Amino acid sequence: MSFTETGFGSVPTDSLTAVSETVSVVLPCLNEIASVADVVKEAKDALCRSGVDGEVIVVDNGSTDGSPDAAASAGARVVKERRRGYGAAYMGGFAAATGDVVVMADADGSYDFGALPLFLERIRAGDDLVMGSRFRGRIEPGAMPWSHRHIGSPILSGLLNLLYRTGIEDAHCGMRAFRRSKLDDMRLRMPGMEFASEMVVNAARAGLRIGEVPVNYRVRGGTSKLRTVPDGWRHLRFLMLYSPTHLFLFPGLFLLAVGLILLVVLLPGPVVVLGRLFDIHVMVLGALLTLIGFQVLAIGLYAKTLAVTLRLQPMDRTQRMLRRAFSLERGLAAGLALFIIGFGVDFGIAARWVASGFGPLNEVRPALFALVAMLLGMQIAFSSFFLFAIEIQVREAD
Ligand SMILES: Nc1nc2c(ncn2[C@@H]2O[C@H](COP(=O)(O)OP(=O)(O)O)[C@@H](O)[C@H]2O)c(=O)[nH]1
Ligand SMILES: [Mg+2]
Repeated sequence: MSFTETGFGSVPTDSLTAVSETVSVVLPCLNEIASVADVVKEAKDALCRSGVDGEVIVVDNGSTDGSPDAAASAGARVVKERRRGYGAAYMGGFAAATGDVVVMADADGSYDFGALPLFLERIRAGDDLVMGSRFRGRIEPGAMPWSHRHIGSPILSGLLNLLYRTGIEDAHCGMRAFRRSKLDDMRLRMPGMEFASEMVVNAARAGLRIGEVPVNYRVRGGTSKLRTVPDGWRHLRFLMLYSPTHLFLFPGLFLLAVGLILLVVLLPGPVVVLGRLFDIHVMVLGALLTLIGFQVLAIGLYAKTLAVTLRLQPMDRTQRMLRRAFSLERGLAAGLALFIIGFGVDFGIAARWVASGFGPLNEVRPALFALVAMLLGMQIAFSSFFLFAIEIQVREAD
């Protein structure tokens, strides 16, 4: 489809020749009859005023209020997406877009298209993705619920920046622009509202140049489709899922370290700290933490290795270190050694029991230590086989 077919014949030809890129405005729309037509018109006006050739795409996947017809009457190209959800709608819209630059915004009238020239300016200056920042613009009273402004957004943006170091101020702003040639680099897959986080995280991971421009945020028409708790959870879930280091490796290492310290310190006998007696029950806790810690750590190592194999993540420092340190034979040797130590300790206990003529036995500490050593040994050995199996794929993929 050529751009002149989409209803932009009125764009002055001198400005068309002055600016070479074409723009697709993509608007996901779910039951936005109160605003969608006005938003389409506002977007078209903004394109006209910016002197760029473009199209406005409205993506529908389940409206029941006649929004698609209203959008089409206002001059939008309506795209139907089979899969439900905000992210799915965008993915459908991006696939249909033909412009060099894609501009994203809500169909609810909340984003001020007066910011369009700022987005295009940043793209022309070399940014691959330009995020709107409502905090740098004006937020109309009542436009953003208090709980989103002061609880949800700071927590989710803070976590996103802590884990992925994007440095983006308003990571959930719905008005964005990107070069369509960079779409594949962002590997977008999330069907729901967490798509907004995915785009920022993946763009940062792919090393895209990300800019931010102020955008005004107005009170939306109609009702919000964002369900605070389930959608907040979808964002959180996504943020955790995409960072095996923070979800598995750090917690696993921490639990393992605390567990091992308790086990080893309490092995010889009870310990008094600050006047309190720490005895066998705390040692049982140490055993528990050690085993949980190792399992979580092992899952983290699988996840990281798999992420690299499937090319979801570039090879990072941890992965390189692991690769240098790990071999199947080393893993098996360590696992076997630990198992033998545990077995030896248990054998000693059994021998003493036999020697005492099967008398009373009180060797719970070493028995617990032996149990953990043998279990860990087995887990290390089998985990090494599994890790090796995944690692082979990484080597093949290189
Ligand atoms: N097609 C489609 N659009 C959606 C869906 N969920 C939300 N939207 C649209 O995505 C935009 C953002 O949703 P909105 O309710 O405004 O969320 P908020 O801006 O975070 O309050 C709006 O234009 C919605 O109509 C969906 O499942 N399908
Ligand atoms: Mg909105």
